[in-house]
Amino acid sequence: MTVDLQAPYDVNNIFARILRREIPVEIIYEDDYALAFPDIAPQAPIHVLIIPKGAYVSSADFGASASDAEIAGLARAITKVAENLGLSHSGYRLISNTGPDAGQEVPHYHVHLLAGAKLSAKLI
Ligand code: D5M
Repeated sequence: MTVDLQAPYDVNNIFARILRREIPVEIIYEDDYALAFPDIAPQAPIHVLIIPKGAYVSSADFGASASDAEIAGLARAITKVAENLGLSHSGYRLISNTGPDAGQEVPHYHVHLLAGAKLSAKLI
């Protein structure tokens, strides 16, 4: 099921539960603003999800409601994850599915980081 962008934040969505440590994940990176862990269904040799610690349904919700510190914190966390994974030269792709037309499935804002090979299916 895809995410209804108008729905209130579901405190029991899977990423909220990961943030509460109710579901174990391999933590790749964590700071005050963000958590990063491997995607359970990798679409590239490296496929990491980076999520804000705040309760935001989507990138739209995050952009509208997060503080400047949270927004900067997530951006810096993404860069740190890429650096820590040794991707500063080879590069990576960031994707954030937002709502039904983009096929967003988990109703907690997340950024996919894909890397580790020449990535196919470049849409834009
Ligand atoms: O992507 C949601 C992504 O979340 C999808 O690629 C699978 C991933 N997922 C779902 N559950 C887990 C757990 N438990 N660990 C790691 N990754 C998970 P979307 O952009 O919403 O389609």
